[in-house]
Amino acid sequence: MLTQWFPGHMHKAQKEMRALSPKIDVVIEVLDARIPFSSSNPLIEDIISDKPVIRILNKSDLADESRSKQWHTYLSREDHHVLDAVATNNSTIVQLPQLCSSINQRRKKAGEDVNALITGIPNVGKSTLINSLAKRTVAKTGNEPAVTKRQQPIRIDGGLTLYDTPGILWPDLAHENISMRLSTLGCIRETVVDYEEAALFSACFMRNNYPSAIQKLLTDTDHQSDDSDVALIESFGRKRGAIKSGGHVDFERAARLFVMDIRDGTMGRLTFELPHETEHEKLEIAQRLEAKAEKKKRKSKKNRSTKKVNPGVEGND
Ligand SMILES: Nc1nc2c(ncn2[C@@H]2O[C@H](COP(=O)(O)OP(=O)(O)O)[C@@H](O)[C@H]2O)c(=O)[nH]1
Ligand SMILES: [Mg+2]
Repeated sequence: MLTQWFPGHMHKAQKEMRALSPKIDVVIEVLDARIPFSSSNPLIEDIISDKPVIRILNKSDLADESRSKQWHTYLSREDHHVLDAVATNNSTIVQLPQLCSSINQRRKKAGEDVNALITGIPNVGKSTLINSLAKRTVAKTGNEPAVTKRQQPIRIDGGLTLYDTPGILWPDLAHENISMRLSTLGCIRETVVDYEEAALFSACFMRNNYPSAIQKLLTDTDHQSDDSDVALIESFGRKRGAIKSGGHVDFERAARLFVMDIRDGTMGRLTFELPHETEHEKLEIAQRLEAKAEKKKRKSKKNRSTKKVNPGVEGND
């Protein structure tokens, strides 16, 4: 299971974003439309709480349309700005400069550019979005986290200047389901992704939510002895030729292929979370944090009382 391995990076991103903050009029938070909750980062709200935020549900071409509608409604509540987008396709984002200036009347009246910070965790499509808006390659893209290096602001037609996130805003792995979804969709460092765990998690999710996609995976000849997640990955592995010497399925390779097929949309359009489910996870996270804080408080109270009872404990024997 993944742990909270990112505090150093978080502090760095936090510091760099704070330094940039005074220049910024509007924040564009890019989310992966397949995991709008898991791909958001609570840090963003802490750092730039006073700015208007536009949320982009990117990679909407890979997401389940009916679930995207639910997310759009949920995220648009209280007049928040939400845009479904395919960053590789400029026509889905052409209205972005206009939207940015409409929520920044002060700059617009002064005839100045609106400054927007594009932010989001790795691999959600920030660089692709910047390139599409700029209509040229100004940011390096790649289907793995952390290819973005520090760069200059980019001027866009329509009175908009874009700033890319300085540093890397690693996601918050506050819940094991979040870690699994981020692993599956390639938003965390490749070296810490456990493909077998991610494939088993996704297989279970798909069997419960997208049974027809699972059905398509299985060949006619594949009579599974059981309908477990392990058997599903094995069956998929056989179909994809992930076989070791001796004719057994190479489970690790099968799991990796399974995850890759999900990432690039070969398994169909999938969305891994729904607003009401994530409300439940948010509650669990809050309860865990509360329990942790309580434990810490009890521990420090205990330490204080031990010191009081026996202040010279170190030199006693
Ligand atoms: N299918 C699809 N792929 C996208 C979209 N946006 C970005 N990508 C791909 O996702 C990968 C990561 O994009 P990138 O812009 O480097 O993400 P960043 O880490 O947030 O800057 C690249 O392979 C992009 O081509 C999209 O809307 N749809
Ligand atoms: Mg990038």
